[in-house]
Amino acid sequence: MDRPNEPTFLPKGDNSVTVDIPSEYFTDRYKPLEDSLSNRFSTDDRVKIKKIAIPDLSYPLQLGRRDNFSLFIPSHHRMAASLINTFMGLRTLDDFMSVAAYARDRVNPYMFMYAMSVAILHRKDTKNLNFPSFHEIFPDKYVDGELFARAREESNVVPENQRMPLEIPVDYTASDLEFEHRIAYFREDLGINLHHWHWHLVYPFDAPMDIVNKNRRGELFYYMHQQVMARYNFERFCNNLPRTKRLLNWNDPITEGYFPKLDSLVASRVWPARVANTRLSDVNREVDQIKFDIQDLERWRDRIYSAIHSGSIVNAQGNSVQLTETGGIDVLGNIVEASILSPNRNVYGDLHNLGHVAIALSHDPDHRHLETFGVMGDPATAMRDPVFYRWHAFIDDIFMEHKNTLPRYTTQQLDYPGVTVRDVEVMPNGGKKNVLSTYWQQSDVDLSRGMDFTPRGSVFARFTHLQHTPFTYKIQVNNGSGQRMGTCRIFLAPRLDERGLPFLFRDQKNLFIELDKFTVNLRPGANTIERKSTDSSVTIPFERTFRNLEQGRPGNENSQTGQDFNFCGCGWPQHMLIPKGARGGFPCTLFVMISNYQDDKVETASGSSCADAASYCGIRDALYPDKRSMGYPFDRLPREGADTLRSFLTKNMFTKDIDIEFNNRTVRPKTPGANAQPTTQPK
Ligand code: CUO
Repeated sequence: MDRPNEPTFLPKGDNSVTVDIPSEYFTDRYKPLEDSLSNRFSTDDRVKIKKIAIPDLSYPLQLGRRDNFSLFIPSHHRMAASLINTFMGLRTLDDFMSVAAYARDRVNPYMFMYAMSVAILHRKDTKNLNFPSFHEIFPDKYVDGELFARAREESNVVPENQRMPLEIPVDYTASDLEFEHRIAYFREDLGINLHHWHWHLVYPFDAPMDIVNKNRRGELFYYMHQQVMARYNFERFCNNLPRTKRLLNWNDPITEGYFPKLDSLVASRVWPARVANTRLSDVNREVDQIKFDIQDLERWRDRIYSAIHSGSIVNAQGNSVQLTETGGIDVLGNIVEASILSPNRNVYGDLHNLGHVAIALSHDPDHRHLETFGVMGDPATAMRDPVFYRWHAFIDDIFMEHKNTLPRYTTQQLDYPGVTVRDVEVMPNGGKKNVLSTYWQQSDVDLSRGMDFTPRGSVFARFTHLQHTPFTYKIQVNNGSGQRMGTCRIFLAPRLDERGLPFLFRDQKNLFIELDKFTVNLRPGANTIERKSTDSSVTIPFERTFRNLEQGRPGNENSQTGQDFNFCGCGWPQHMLIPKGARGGFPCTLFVMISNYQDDKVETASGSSCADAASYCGIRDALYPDKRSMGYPFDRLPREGADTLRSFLTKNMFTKDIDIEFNNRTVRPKTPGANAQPTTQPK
């Protein structure tokens, strides 16, 4: 998967292997040179590719090798789905390798890597295979484009052991004249963008049915993106910005502009920018086989809202199907996204995906300038753009509209009789009680796997990202009955709204970000529960975001098992678990609840892997591990009379005022590539 533009037969690097491909697999350009190329590049370590009859790839080959690939454009995702289908259908691992080697030199590299990744994740014989993280193969989707010229210079001139990390300035996409730039560190965070890419890799909306049809995937589409919005709004408050405004009037100019400054190494183009006040237009681009009007989006939106208000949808057979209390959100998620599980695409269309496309093509909707799509067209880059959040605030509002029609949780559905949470505190390692501490950290990422036709050896890019001191929750619980189990749910929200005034609970509940969820055993009487922030059920470990595949190899002290590198790439990055806070302390409310495990538990396949970021990503090959509606207990309107958080609380819940204190200092790696997870408060 390294160096996506280089031909397959080229050896990878220092410890490289030569891929011996059958001569029929050479592309036309290289066929006449076959003998000299094989000798020039071969190494002793060889992987032999078996020659087989190649299945028909003419459909995925319709996308040009140098074109950009968008998962949201229907013709593109259909081609990708067909390629995935081909990969999944190959009987043996040898056959899979063979077709992959053939396709790699011909198919569009982005589409190839996407389809390969989905196939490797889901084929039984490759599930535990290591593959490099997407930012290593396509660093151009994550790194300031300006860096690559410097990286080439560094790798051509400087010997590997003397190369310096190339620092990416914090303010490379905009200046402080743009208010939205205050939270660029969130939007452009490597780990957040990787999480989003991985989420969509694990939950594709168009692929063979057995891959798409995962337990509660429509509901998880809603919940994961709802949490992204809550986290973004929380982060906005920390930076004196108000909540995101929904993108509602699609004929009005879009206030926010965005200039990504990413260069595509594959398409050899810069990613197009969107100037402030761009308007959406009807899209008609023959090149992408795509044609739809803004009015189509409006019709789909209106039909979805009217389905929500009537409490039922119409399926493809014309029958009315109820949006049930627990299952309705899952159906709605698939309709809105839309995935191939949508029960009626003729009526409800493809609202969310084509919204991404309309925005991504707003600078050239009819292809008159021969431009490709902007960052909103790709899940690997979409979260960089401020308009992503305006679009998803609208999408989230649709789901909220449905949630608001549901019966409100009764006290009985919230309480766990006999269980009383008496206190909670957070203790940062080496810090002050109930004050979380954040600061900047720099980490290095190796670009060399993604840099084609350059000398081998590592070239590091140095990122600046938010970090927090790890901490421990200490929860005091009284259990007035015998031994039993509970689910501990921990959330955090800003204490005051953007005006500095107390919230109405119905607004504040939407800003609660999930920090953790885990099962607890309660003894009769007093219990003290301790839990580390690094064990969070929403995050993947720091090392998994800023990893280097070599470090993951067995024998290395940072070794992880192969499974960590694929499905397990999904998960909110640990370094972004806690919002930035503010200097002098940002006031927050920590919420803890212990619910009755009997009402939460799900029969999960034992030994399921990749369970450590289950809250936003689910568990591989298993049911979603919590039977409650995702977002419980904040997903529905509060019961009559519960106007404030305090009045919402039952005995098994507890809240604590805590602060997040931001320190404006930067911790750097000691040597290039030596990224370190913090263990205590840095001095
Ligand atoms: Cu994840 Cu709009 O769905 O990007």
